[in-house]
Amino acid sequence: MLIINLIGLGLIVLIIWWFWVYKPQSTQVSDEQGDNSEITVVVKDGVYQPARISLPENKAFKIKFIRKDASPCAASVLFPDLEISADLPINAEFTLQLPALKKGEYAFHCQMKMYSGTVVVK
Ligand SMILES: [Cu+2]
Repeated sequence: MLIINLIGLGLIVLIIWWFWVYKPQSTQVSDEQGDNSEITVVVKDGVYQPARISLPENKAFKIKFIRKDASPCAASVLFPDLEISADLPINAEFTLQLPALKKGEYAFHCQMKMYSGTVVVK
């Protein structure tokens, strides 16, 4: 009985950590990098690393996804606002070309939204 309670408590702590405490790493791409900057995003352990990408306005860029999670959950990435989606190969690089964007936040996520990230255009 005690063990079950401890497992339950552990799960609660994990859920709290996941949703409220954990802050994804962020990457900044500076203006000086010119057109077609490339950002590498690793798809692993339920998170995009980095999950928050900051970019300057009106600059086309590429995201190089490296998927290390074999689960089907990680297989696709969608940018609903941009109507872009792609299938990611396992343990390989996949480069996605994105258009120049206006200021705003553009979410991206896997099919089931377990993996999620944001492109922030400033
Ligand atoms: Cu998923």
